[in-house]
Amino acid sequence: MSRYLITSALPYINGVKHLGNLVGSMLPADAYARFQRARGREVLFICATDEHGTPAELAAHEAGMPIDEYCARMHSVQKDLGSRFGLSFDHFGRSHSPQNHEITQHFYHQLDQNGLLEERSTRQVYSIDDKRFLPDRYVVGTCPHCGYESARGDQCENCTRVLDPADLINPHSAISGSTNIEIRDSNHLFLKQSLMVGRLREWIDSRKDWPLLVTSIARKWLDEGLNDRSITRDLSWGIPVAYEGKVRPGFEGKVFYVWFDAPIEYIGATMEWADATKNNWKRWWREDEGAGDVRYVQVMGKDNVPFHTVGFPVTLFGSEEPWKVVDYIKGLNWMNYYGGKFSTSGNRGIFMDQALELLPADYWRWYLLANAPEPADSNFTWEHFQATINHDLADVLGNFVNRIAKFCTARFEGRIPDQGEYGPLEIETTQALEQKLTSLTGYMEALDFRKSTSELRSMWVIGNEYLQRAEPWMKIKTDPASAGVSIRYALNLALLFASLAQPFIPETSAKITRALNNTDSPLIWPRNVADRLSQLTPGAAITVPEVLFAKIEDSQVAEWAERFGGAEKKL
Ligand code: B3M
Ligand code: ZN
Repeated sequence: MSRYLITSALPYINGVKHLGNLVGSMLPADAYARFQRARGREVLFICATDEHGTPAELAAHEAGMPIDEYCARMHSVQKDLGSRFGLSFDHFGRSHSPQNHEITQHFYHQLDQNGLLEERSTRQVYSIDDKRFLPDRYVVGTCPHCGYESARGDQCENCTRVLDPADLINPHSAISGSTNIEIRDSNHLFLKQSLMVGRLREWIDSRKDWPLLVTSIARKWLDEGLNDRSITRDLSWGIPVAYEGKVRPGFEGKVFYVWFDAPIEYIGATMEWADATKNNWKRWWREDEGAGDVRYVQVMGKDNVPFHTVGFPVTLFGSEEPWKVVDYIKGLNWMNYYGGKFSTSGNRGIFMDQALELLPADYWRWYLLANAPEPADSNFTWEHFQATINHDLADVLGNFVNRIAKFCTARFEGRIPDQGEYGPLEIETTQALEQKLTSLTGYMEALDFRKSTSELRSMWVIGNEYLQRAEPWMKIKTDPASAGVSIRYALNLALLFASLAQPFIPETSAKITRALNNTDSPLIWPRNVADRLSQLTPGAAITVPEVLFAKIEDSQVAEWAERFGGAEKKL
């Protein structure tokens, strides 16, 4: 496979995302996209904001903005933050785009033609004062089971029982607090997923290489019996239930359910990209138009897995058209903040904009990928963050690069020493690194980011051990030629490290290669170590990069823990 379609779960539009969202999908997808590009593969890396649904409406309402303006604004905020984090999307689209309207309505039409949709009457809560239907979770009242007074209409947070809004005692609108609510009948379109259980099961069973986290979630849904699900809602913001400009009779004032159109936006965003760049999107999505040789990889948090293993495939299969379906799903667990959840609504933890106020993106990227929530949940603490950065980035990588560049400048006039040949110590070191490169490459192919970062760190450690054994600082006095060999070797190691670090810490990688006056190679993943260690031209000039990573001080940790809430704020 030489072409890779990579999608990250689409961040929801209702505000700046926190670091848990970032590490749960966008960042690992980015590291993988960067790696595959460096491997010489043709990559299309797609993401977008997920803009429909009631939470978007409410966020706009709270911000005092019309919903369309709010979404346009938050899209540009999220897009900007993504690029400041180095997320290398080929396109960052919007699920509200005209392209997504078109393709979502196309799928609706296909499913309808194929007899997979059925109109059913449902009972919905209507708020007379709000002049709107209320989704179940926006009806609150007292739980009939435990007496909790702020139970939501879909589930009681206190006793976890699943509820129906009609069960609540004293039900009222979560939007206005009004108790002036009633139950009204409303027609909705149901997608007959139950007809597809066999096909889905066969498909999941054929995915032998998928992570257990993903297949077990998918099987659980299938085993529990797949209910037909409503794909429309009584809302005004969203994609109209229409085809070729004509609203389905009786569906005026209704739109598709956000989880129906959001995954379709993977295709919609590819269409947006194709329109903007004069490319052909079908080459990536239609088996009959060349997508047969695409490997499609999706990255997402575990809560999104059901929608990608069941919901979206039902749409694609049900169309009876030759759409590309996902080849591999990377599902991640949660990263917690001091053992509790990062929370957008609770404003708990660190948000992407705040993180960049404190430190450059690479500090965060490294920490998050090195502690990616795989295979289990992981935990952010400021102390752990400090220890990781100070050790891995400042002491091990940063120090290695700065020390040799400085030494080369001081003792070799900033030119790569050109005398002498590599000896047994260099050969031994190279061999140790060859093995590590093989395993690192394998872990990256498998989207195993913890193991990848750990392998890369151990390569940096080997570089430091080499310097300790070679001792150029001592040898310069007695045997300058041999010191020069070590420095030439070590500078080449720095260049190798920059190439390998590129998917994880791209800005730093670029700083190193600029200092070494060799800016092309980092974009190419090494096939073997030996070739890379004679990459730099002897005699060529280098410069000393600015300090790559500053150590994080205890006083900063104390200040940040105070500002963002630390251990004492456990939820
Ligand atoms: N927007 C993720 C979330 O908000 C959701 C992902 C959609 S992927 C098509 O939890
Ligand atoms: Zn309860």
